[in-house]
Amino acid sequence: MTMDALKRQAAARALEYVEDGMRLGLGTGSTARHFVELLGERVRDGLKVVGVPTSEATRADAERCGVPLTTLDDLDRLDLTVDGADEIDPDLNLTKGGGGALLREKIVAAASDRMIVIADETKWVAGLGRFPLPIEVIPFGLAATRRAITEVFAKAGVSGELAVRKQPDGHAFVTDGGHWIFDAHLGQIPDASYLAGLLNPIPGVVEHGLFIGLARVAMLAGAEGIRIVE
Ligand code: ABF
Repeated sequence: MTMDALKRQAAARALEYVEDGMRLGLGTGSTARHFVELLGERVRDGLKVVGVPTSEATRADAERCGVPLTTLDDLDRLDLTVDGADEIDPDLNLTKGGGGALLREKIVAAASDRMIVIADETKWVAGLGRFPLPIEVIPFGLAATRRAITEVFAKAGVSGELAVRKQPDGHAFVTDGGHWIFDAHLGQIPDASYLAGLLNPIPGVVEHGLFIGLARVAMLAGAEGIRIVE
């Protein structure tokens, strides 16, 4: 089975948790796109839901698939968010943001009663850090922000290159919010929760890709089928 087929299987399994009338957070990335497409099929069959997209790319996908959309300004809470991840650890802490949508993804996940992560088994790790940690930053004062991040890295017992994410044309990648991203090549993070707490208050850091305590369920698709971790 191809990787893409595995991702679609995980997405299909998450769809089983969707009920009529639900307010849904719609994730970003290739796995989440499968979920949006499958959800669109159910909507065409009469399912009534509304979705809040976590990126402009997902907004376009949802519109193409006929999934009705709304915003967090029009809803108090979401019932369920289904999103992908770059890494998932045994406590269901995540690294996200490889697709550049971490800020909206975290806002939407935090506004949801439940978050289901869908992925193929390659995303499962014993500890976070192998995937470069995305840190969304304000371009103004970048050198000062870089220094502050490097200082908290030392405090958290991690070190590694902080690279501004680039587009193929060599210009800085710009997020949907108009910010830049540092990708931090750390290798391993001994205490992801501690590091997250140190990064949050740095002026210039808008958000980071450590999702601590947000996911409640992971659906991991592998050759043996779907493994559900709760
Ligand atoms: C989003 O998409 C991200 O937070 C994560 O970076 C990425 C995962 O993408 P894919 O499903 O394509 O592996 O969920």
